[in-house]
This record gives sequence, structure tokens and C-alpha cells, in this order.
Amino acid sequence: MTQSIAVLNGPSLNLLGVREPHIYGTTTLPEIETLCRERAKQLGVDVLFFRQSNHEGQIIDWIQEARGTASGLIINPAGFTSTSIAILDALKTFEGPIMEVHLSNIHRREPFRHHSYVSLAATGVIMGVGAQGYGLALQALHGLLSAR
Ligand code: DHK
Repeated sequence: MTQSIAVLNGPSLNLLGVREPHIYGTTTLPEIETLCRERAKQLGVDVLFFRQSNHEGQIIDWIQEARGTASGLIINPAGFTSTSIAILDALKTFEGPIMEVHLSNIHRREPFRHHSYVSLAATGVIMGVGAQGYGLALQALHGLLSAR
């Protein structure tokens, strides 16, 4: 069966490319989507959807949509990483593997970014390697799902 992956992005990631490029890089979110879709094609997996929202509830609705339709999930929760018990609770209802992605290495940044609620539900975490982290997360999900 084809592996289907949902990709979710949190607040202000729509501004990638112009937002603090010294931290987040110059790759835009549409470019990251293209990167993901190309990598998925190489791996033979399907990107079910690639979405971004600035709203916590919208992200939770999409996590719930991914239940039963996606076999794996990639999430960059952005600023909700360190604040959202509600996103953690939603992720706990997702039965497949979850990869948490951060463009920057949150442990090299301000202390308030160091704690991630999302990590309590994530199978694995990729951070600090910029946009290529999404491709690596896809590869990891493909490996994890293939081993099931
Ligand atoms: C993105 C953000 O917007 C921040 O709030 C996180 C994350 C880090 C990233 O590195 O992709 O702290």
C-alpha cells in the first residue's frame, strides 16, 4: 500500500525566506513543499497534504483529518512547540509515526524554546539543518513505515 504523509507547519512559517533569514534560512515555504514532493516521488511515497496555519485550532483540525487518512505525519509546530498541550493531545491520537521538524536548532537558542511538548508524541525529531530537515523527515518516515 502507498505510504501517505501529511505535512503541517505552524505560525509564521508562511514568512520563511523573509523572516529572520539568518536563523530560518532563505528557502520559502512553497520551495519546501516542492522539495518535499520531489523527495516523496523519489521514495515512492505520497504527500497527502502540505499545509500551514497561524492558528492552533486549525492545526488540531488538520491533525484529526490526518487520522485514518495519513500513514505518517511531519510537523513543524513553530511557536506552538513550547506552548501547546492541545497540539500534543491531538498528536497523541495519531497512530502512525510522527516526525517533529525545526529548521533551527532550538537547543542553541533562547531557553524558552528548549522545551517541546510535541516531542512527547513525536517518534523522532530533526532540527538545525534547515529546509533539508523536511526531506530527512520524509526519508525517516518511509523507513519506519516500511519496517512495520
Ligand atoms: C520555528 C519557529 O517559528 C520557532 O518558534 C521555533 C522553529 C523554531 C524552527 O526552527 O523551525 O522556536
